[in-house]
Amino acid sequence: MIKKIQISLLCLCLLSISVSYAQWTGPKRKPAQRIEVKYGPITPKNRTDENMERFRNYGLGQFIHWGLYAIPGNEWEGVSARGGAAASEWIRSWGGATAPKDWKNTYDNLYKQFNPKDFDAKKWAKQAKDMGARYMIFTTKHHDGFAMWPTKYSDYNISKTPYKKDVTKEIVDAYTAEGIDVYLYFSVLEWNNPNYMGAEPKTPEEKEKFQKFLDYTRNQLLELLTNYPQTKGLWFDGTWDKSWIMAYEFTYNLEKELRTKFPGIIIGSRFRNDEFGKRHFDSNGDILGDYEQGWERKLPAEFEWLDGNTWDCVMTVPPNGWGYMKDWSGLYTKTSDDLIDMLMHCVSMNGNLVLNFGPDGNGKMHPGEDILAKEIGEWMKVNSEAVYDVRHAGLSPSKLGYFTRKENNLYLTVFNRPVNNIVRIAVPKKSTEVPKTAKLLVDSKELKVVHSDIGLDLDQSTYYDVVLPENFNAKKAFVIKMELGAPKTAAEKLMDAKM
Ligand code: H79
Repeated sequence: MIKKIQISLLCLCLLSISVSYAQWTGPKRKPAQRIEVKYGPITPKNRTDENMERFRNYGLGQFIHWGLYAIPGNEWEGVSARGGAAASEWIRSWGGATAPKDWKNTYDNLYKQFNPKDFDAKKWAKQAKDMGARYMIFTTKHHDGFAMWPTKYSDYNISKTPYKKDVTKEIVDAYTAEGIDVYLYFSVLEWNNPNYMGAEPKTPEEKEKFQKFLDYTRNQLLELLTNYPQTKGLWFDGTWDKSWIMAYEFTYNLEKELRTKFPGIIIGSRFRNDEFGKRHFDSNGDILGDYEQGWERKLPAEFEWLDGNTWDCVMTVPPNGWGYMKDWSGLYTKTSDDLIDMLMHCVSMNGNLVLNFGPDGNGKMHPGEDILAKEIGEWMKVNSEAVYDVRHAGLSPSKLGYFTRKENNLYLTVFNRPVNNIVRIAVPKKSTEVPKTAKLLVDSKELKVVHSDIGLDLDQSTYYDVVLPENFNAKKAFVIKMELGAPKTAAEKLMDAKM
């Protein structure tokens, strides 16, 4: 009997875990009845100002995880941390049999060695530009609490390293000069800050201590946005602990303050929660912040799941691991084909793909990342028209690839080429816009478009066939650009038939 209860309790537990994740892997649940929420959204769900439109148009972004964790690169003295730490940037929490002795202390002193002799922000920015990134997100402070800028509010910062210089400033300046918008990643949670606690502060002493941490967080955020006025927005992380969740009044006011002092700033949904502890989305299911930050290493299967929100997907090259990982062997690392597929998946659903890079302790990208940047860049040079400034096309998903749309242009990025070279596009029968002309972005040659009304009973669609030249060779996904126009009238079709 006791055993049975234990088992069912375990099941309940597992169930509640899966339920708490469910919002990212299915349609957004909305409460049957709206309730009063005092600390709900501050900005409207769909800001239409220039900054927000710019965000929606980026298509491709670059994430950079760079901090003290770049020095070990997921290993220490020849011993791998794989399996002992959650990810390379989590190496400070390395535990179990393989963890080095006194490891946390070793890690906390790594700043004394941070001296990236090959760091050249202009080189990074140039590489990102050549890859086709239109925005970038830089880790100003990860969970270890080490600030990559010379903050006045903690000694644990870049100015105390042998490198001394302000890495964040170099990055903000270099990327801005390349025309790439800069966003700052900021972890609220800190592993070794004596004023931080994960649990809800209860005693007066704890409350006083955590209030110091909150004030410090506010100071750092104001400092970052003041020091680097080119910053377009913030990408928050480490906001899941109870202490932060219970500080909803403080975080609400802080969001208001940031928006008042830095008009136009873009803040993600991971920053805060409502008074009922609902994160990302409040108790009514309304988004908190300007874009949904839930798509970390995951993709929505259906457009409807996004509920019309602006969003980005941040993606690693290895399965997990954002900071430098010296050894990629034995891991599946995503290919440029995988990543281009994910990019088109995102943009076809109105999202941006942000590809992560984890430079090493000397400031060099991983050689594998250099290759990916080059391959993606080469593809983007030909095909970026299908990526930039586009929107969801509103057509049923195609088995052949992804649709995107800009004005009266429809793009189909083909990943699965039909064996008969006929690319069939399904269009609702009632549609007032249908493909009229088609060409490949790679060579601009006109392709034949044939209306194939195959006449399936009860079918809501009619079909347009784009015929690919048999001698057309493609080693990667390719884009067909179609111009949309009015369908032929019945009279015109009759004329065609008589000719
Ligand atoms: O910086 C990279 C990662 O180090 C960081 N986000 C990316 C961009 C990251 N930190 N943690 N995680 C990702 C995953 C964290 C998962 C958990 Fe939890 C935190 C499991 C338990 C606490 C959040 C809250 C998810 C479940 C409950």
